[in-house]
Amino acid sequence: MKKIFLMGRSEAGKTSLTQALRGEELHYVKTQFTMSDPDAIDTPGEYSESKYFSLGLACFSFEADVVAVVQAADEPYNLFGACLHTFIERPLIGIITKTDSPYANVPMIRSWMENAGCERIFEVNNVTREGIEELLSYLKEDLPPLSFEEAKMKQDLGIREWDPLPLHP
Ligand SMILES: Nc1nc2c(ncn2[C@@H]2O[C@H](COP(=O)(O)OP(=O)(O)OP(=O)(O)O)[C@@H](O)[C@H]2O)c(=O)[nH]1
Ligand SMILES: [Mg+2]
Repeated sequence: MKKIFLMGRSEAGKTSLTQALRGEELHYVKTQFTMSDPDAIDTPGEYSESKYFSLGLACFSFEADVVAVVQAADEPYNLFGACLHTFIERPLIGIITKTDSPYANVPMIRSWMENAGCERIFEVNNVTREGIEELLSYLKEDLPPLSFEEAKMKQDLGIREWDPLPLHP
């Protein structure tokens, strides 16, 4: 199971997503500090909303196998810049929550996530659990183990740890 790191504004639905992934009933708990369990790291929305706290995101993301930008389908503006993936040393994915919102604009949120460099984008409704199974099966696929030599070779070639090695000519 990949350990997922969740970042996104307050009320985006990060904690609800962790509950939906665990198969629990949704119960509102304001995230007051970074919470780490074996499968997920949940952060307070304020870390993504303030440049003073955002360093906390960078530190904790190294503990995860995959980093997720979580944005509700009805968010009015984007907090994340273009090409975010270039300074995150983990695969970056996007998760669009609240797809049931009457104000949902999924194509707009998708374009923000594509701009940020998300390699996969999932759409979920934490209340009905729509889309949760698809995200779970992605998380259940473990990343292939990497030996020290392979890691060094990839570093020398300037490619990311999780990218396949180029084919020999
Ligand atoms: N309709 C709908 N409501 C949702 C969905 N996901 C979360 N919510 C609701 O949105 C509110 C905020 O959800 P949280 O999961 O606490 O949001 P958060 O991103 O963890 O917020 P912080 O802890 O403040 O960073 C709660 O009342 C949830 O019940 C969803 O997919 N659909
Ligand atoms: Mg929370």
